[in-house]
Amino acid sequence: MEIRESEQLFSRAKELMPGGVNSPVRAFQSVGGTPRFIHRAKDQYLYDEDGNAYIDYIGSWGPMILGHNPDFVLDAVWDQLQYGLSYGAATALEVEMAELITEMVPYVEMIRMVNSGTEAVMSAIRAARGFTGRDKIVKFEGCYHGHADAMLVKAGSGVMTAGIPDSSGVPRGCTADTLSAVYNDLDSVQQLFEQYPEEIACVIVEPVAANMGVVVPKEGFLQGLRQMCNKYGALLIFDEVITGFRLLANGAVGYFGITPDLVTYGKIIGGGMPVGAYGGRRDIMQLVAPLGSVYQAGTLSGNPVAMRAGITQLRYLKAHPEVYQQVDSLSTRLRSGLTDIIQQHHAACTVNGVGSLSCLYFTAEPVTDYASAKQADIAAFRQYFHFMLDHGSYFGPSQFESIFVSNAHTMRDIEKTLSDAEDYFSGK
Ligand code: KE4
Repeated sequence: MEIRESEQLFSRAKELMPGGVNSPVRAFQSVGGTPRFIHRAKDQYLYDEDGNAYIDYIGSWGPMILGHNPDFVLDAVWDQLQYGLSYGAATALEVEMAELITEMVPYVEMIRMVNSGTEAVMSAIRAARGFTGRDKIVKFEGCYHGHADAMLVKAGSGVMTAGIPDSSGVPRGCTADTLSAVYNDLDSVQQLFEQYPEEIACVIVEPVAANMGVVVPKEGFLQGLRQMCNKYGALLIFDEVITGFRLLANGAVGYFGITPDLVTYGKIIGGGMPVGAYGGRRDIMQLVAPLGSVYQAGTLSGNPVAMRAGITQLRYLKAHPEVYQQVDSLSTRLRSGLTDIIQQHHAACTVNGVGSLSCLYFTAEPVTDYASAKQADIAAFRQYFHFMLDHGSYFGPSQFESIFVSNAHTMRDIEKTLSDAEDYFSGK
């Protein structure tokens, strides 16, 4: 596969941007080799600067549930551009977005738009601390909630990929109140509540942990968190930046039937544009400025072009629930096909997943938390990743990311990917 353009761009990029990228996981650090510099994308395909085409299983890390550049989203963005790019003033589009999200997820009574998942989480944590008057927060090892200081404790995604347990440059004071628990282990949470019965403002959790690969909550885990938060007067925050509007139109709340106090969104709600949001109970959100004392602001929050893209994508998802059956059935086929292949070849691998989120781990042991995810053989993943990339399937360049499927993918794409995986594991 000819990748000269990407190679030349990468050498220029590395002189000017840390690692040559604007987000670490894109740098291919844990898999080695040259990141593909993407020229364009359409539907389920990415096309790099050398003209190579790939079936895209990254989907911009989640936003592209309808595939790249659906015509109706593109048309809406083109149309919106004629009215201006940004005003720094209230718009009807923000009202429409807020009405749409609160219709689709009824327990969200009030919402605030921001520009990224990191901002959404940072702000939701601040609202929880402001509402409860408590400082401590509980997160789970291997979960990733963006790069705000307080969240960079045993985080997943790029932090886990880089093998740095925590980030440097974060003063001890910023993480002193961040308590870590073990995903799928309610006892580890109970211990923290018993140690700090009146100090924990919130428990924040990815309802499906999609930043240490894909770890599905065990039966009763989310319910147990809900009950513990009720008992100790802490708030439950679902970080649905990935699962929101992906597991179902009403996300993990609809899928698992557990209602948090606050929720964070990103990715899908922007339709590919930079958008995040946090919201939930009105009595909590009313504390947010300018109504209340919890300050949070943003120059480009509720940007009209981003709102138009996000509204258009969400409206389509609301009107076409069949999208969820489609992405789920494609992903189920991918997972069952991979499972058959690794069993047939006695490969030391495990397949996890739910809905349209999947992960092929290079460990034979079950993966239920950070510790078991970390057992994966990164060198083995690296070999597989490059074989599949060279054969036209572009997975996330890290063992600890999800495989994302869109409704632009076809069963033919899945079968092609499985055929290449079969060739890989049979040593062709
Ligand atoms: P952003 O600030 O990157 O928009 O969102 C942070 C975030 C918050 N919460 C969850 C559950 C997330 O998955 C993320 C970001 N996801 C990663 C992908 N695993 C972003 C990819 C990247 O860092 O480049």
